[in-house]
Amino acid sequence: MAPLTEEQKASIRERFAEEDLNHDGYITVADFKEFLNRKGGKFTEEDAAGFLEECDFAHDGKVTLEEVLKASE
Ligand SMILES: [Ca+2]
Repeated sequence: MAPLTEEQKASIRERFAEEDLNHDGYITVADFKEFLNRKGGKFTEEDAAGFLEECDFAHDGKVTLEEVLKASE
């Protein structure tokens, strides 16, 4: 697929920063579940894990910005 434009990368970076609630550079299941529920949802850890799995290329339960960028290409 086409490489991302700088604009697309910037917006992905912004979103990543929002989802990485404790700002440690990874989105974990705990971060993502909390992020989803802050928006008024009622998501379980399993739900959050399911979403994250799509981006978690290393299968270590942590999603990095690089993985999100890769998943978005
Ligand atoms: Ca985090």
